[in-house]
Amino acid sequence: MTEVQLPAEPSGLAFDPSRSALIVIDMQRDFLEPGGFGETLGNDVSLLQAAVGPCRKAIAAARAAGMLVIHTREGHRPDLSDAPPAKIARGEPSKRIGDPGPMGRILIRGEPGHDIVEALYPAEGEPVIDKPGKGAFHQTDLMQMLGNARVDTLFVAGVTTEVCVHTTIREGNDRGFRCVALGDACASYFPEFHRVGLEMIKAQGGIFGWVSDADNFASTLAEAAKAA
Ligand code: C5J
Repeated sequence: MTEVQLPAEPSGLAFDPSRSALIVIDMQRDFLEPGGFGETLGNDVSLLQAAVGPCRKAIAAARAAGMLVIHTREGHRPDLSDAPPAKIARGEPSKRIGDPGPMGRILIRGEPGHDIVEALYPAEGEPVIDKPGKGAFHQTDLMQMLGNARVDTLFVAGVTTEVCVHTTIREGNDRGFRCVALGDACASYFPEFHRVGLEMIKAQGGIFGWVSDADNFASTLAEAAKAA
């Protein structure tokens, strides 16, 4: 397929949809719904709802374009053998990773809270990557998957902007991918961190990526389909 031009900051970006992937980071009940990991840390989880509509739009556009859509989930094995003790012990949460909560054990694979929110549920066949860390490349097979699909450009959506989205974009950039945050399809418990997190990506001529949004992503792909 030919390249299409995405409006983005700090500059527009030409990309080939057939060599691109949309990665939706950690849109899990544990982060977005009351009673999960995010709330145990003292956060107002309702703030993350802002990203759900734009994520839906971006996912629908990517699916319609035949683009690879990958979902991630942060979480740990039930025996916690992959959870660093420093991560479990950190801070003063109301419940720690592995403790029982209203959506099952906090941040544990297989528990209801670990699952992706219904509005953004993966379609049949879409890869779901379970990651123990903040970045989607750390201790996962994401790099292999992207290499097999000959992907060179990553569109990144999800939560939270300054933690798992940022870490994934930084990891992807260092591995040679062109990484684009879809800003309105990302969210944070801290609106200021969200704003500044996006600024950081695109500062200095795009020091580790680009920033665009779900509307521009969707309309660029729709125009490409019309022209094809
Ligand atoms: C956090 C994430 N914030 N998905 N995880 O612990 O950003």
